[in-house]
Amino acid sequence: MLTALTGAFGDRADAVSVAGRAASYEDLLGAAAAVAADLAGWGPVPAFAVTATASLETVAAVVGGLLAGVPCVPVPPDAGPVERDHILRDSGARLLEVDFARRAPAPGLVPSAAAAEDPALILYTSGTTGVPKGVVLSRAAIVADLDALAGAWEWGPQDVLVHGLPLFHVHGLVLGVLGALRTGSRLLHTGRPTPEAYAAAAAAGGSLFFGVPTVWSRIAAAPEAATALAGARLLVSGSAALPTPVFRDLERSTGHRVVERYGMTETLITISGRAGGQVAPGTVGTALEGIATRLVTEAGAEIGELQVKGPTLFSGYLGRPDATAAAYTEDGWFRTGDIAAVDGEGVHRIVGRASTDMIKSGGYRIGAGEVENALLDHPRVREAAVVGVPDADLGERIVAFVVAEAVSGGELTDFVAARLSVHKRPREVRFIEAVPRNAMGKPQKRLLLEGEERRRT
Ligand code: MCA
Ligand code: AMP
Repeated sequence: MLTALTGAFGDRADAVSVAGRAASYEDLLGAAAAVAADLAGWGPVPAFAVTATASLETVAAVVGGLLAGVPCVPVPPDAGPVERDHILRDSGARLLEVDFARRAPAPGLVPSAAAAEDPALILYTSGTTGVPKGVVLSRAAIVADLDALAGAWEWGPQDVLVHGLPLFHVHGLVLGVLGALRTGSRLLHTGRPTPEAYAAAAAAGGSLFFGVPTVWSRIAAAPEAATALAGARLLVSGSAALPTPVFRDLERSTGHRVVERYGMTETLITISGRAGGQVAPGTVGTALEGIATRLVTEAGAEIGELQVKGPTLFSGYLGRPDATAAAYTEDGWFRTGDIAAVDGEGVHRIVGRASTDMIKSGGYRIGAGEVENALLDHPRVREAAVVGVPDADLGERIVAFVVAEAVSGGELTDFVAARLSVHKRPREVRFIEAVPRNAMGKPQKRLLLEGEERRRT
């Protein structure tokens, strides 16, 4: 997975730079070897955790875990105590402090006795209800995905990869860090994914740019920054649907047709447009090499649930065989929960999600249930129903409908932001008399969403 660290593509002082600090592959390997030595000193542990700030320390931790053969659990740095405690308790991971200045002699890159099927990363991600689950990703799944993407995007050592995404999810960490180390492209992580930072990275030679749709729409709205990306080789969007107007605006200002790709934490990236291929707005391309997809449609319908199979799939939810089994069909296909259409050429279009309880805001996946539970922990909240409402900047924004007295919306927003990650906070809180429910007592969120629809029109 770490081909670049073998010296196969040479080395340079700024081979990996994160939030303004640069390191050579040799420095990174030395710091990672120190991490691996620490982990070896701990004796057997199920996993280790790192507070995954956008930093060289996080990169060294993840590489060190791979060298030692101990799975890494990246914890969102802004996770409040409820989310953080859950992740640490559920994974059994011990927290590791990294000092990037500490170097150990690298033992060479035939590390640990880890096998391809052993876990490399455990990423926590929200379901529709309850607490986040640990998604176990094997070394083999990650390598299969990175190699398929390298093929699709003609991604290699000639590239300079640019992004400013968080280092605790697949997009920023697997594609954005391990992808650079696999393909040998230099990594320029901008700290934050702002239009100005992407423009500056383009001026510094960036060739391959990753962003979530919110990042691309902010760049499209900043024409000077967008123009600076004209010299890039490839712009890639993912984690949520890229709105067609943003695609068109970027085509006008950068001359590029942004390539979209689709995936999930559980499956890694499975579908993508190709470098040099036909790219149509609103489509996410064709299945990657080694991946099979199918739609399960009602008789006569052209859209249906997207199901996938292939070597990039996760090993299961940590300690949750029931949930893992439920994620698959009887004949072994993974149910994505996304609704899609496929044309005669195999080009996929994602048209929505089966559940209103899975929200995508700023490219982050947020389970309504987790936010509802956080709200219900507030002593003044009696009922809570959380939905995602269309938002020009975030794709969807979290709106909480609550039954509560003597508390303000701002207080409830802060309450959630302090307990969970900041991006899981409701952007709006609406006070209602009662949550509409059906005869079974199940919240009728469609009614709340229809109310939202009427407010906007
Ligand atoms: C505001 N803030 C608050 C509060 N209100 N903090 C605490 N309590 C409050 N009540 C402040 C925070 O301190 C923080 O400040 C800032 O708000 C965060 O702003 P926010 O509105 O949350 O976000 P943003 O800065 O506007 O960020 C937009 C973004 C971000 C950069 C696009 O959403 C993002 O990084 N998204 C990427 C998500 C991602 O990587 N998803 C990939 C999933 P301060 O700024 O000072 O810290 S992997 C995946 O989906 C797959 C596999 C795939 O297909 O890729
Ligand atoms: P996560 O586990 O955070 O990776 O979220 C996965 C979900 O993100 C998928 O199930 C989709 O709903 C959504 N998603 C990812 N990429 C795209 C895309 N290009 N277009 C539309 N939705 C996407």
